[in-house]
Amino acid sequence: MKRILLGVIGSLLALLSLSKAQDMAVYECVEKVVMSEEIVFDEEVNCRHIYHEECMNSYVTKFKSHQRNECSDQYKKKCMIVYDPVPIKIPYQFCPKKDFCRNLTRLTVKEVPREMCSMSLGKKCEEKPMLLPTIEAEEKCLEVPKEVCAIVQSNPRPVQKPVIKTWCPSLDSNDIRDCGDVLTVVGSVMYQTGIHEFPIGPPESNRTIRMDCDEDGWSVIQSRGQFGNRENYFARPWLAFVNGFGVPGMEFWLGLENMHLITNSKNYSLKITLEDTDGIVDHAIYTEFKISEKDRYALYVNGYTGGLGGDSFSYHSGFSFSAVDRDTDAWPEGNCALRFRGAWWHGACHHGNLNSFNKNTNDTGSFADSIVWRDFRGYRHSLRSAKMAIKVLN
Ligand SMILES: [Ca+2]
Repeated sequence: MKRILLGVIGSLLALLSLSKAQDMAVYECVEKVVMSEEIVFDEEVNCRHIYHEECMNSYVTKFKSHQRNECSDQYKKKCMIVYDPVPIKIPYQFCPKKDFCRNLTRLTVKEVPREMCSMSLGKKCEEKPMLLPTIEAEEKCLEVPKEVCAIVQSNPRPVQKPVIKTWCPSLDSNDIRDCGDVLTVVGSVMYQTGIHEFPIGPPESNRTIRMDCDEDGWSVIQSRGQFGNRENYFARPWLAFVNGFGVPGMEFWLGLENMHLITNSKNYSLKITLEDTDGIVDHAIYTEFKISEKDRYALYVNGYTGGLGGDSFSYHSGFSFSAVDRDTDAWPEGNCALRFRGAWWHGACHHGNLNSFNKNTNDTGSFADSIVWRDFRGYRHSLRSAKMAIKVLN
């Protein structure tokens, strides 16, 4: 019984890992050659000599004068005179009668001097000068020359270089909702550019969208450029702008409903990149971008961080999306989308009109009714290309 149960669990695990492998197979690691823009410079090497001080310690022996007490043993002789009593006989004459005398002797004591000496041990000390050695540290410093070279860069210019990028998505396919999610770190930061398919909306809807992924994980939601389309390629009714149209990587509109779904799932920032007819490219980033409520698809944009000569977009924040067949703008006398030939979040009417006619000229001969951006090249310069891309704010 136990063996059967283990067998069943094993089969289930095998099935699970198989389905996981199939999920991931779509996103397995690939190596791609992509063109990467690098800035190269003319480089000149400038060298000069500088001096710096290097110090080290050496030790020298010095002698100091010192008084030392030196002692030696010394014997001392001490003498004194003592008197010893010595008996001596003293002769005398005893004469009891006249003319009769006898010689006699008489004993007496005489003191005889004698010298008595003794030796005693003592010390004799005296101070003697002497030299004591001492070791002293001595710092010696030298000026050491050194050559310092710097590379001076000038004449910066962009060049396109092919690089091999390895891209390995590690996310579950259900978590991959925009280009930022296919941004994967392998060694250094890698990304996969190009067109990708992403699920959108609730999983049960099985709906997907295709978006062009720019470098650094930007998802392109709108793009204009020179791809052989007619100049009024974007002149379409309201419903087309709701659902989206065009070809990712070429002229493309993701659709208001898709923009609404994506930008309400997370906090997105917006990057607007414009190129004029001389090929000069610039961009502006807005830290907050949301297509808010359904139906009217009002724009919320905020946090302009510079670029494109000024902020030509914040003016439109809060306005609904207007199209030629749906006037929700703030111009009572007419329809901005019709008048300026572009569906947009018109107020009364616009500071930029990226969905308008594609004329690709710096002198349109008409006012504000082509791909224009007030602060970048003004209202009469129909830009060569324009792009709106979004990315989750970090
Ligand atoms: Ca109006």
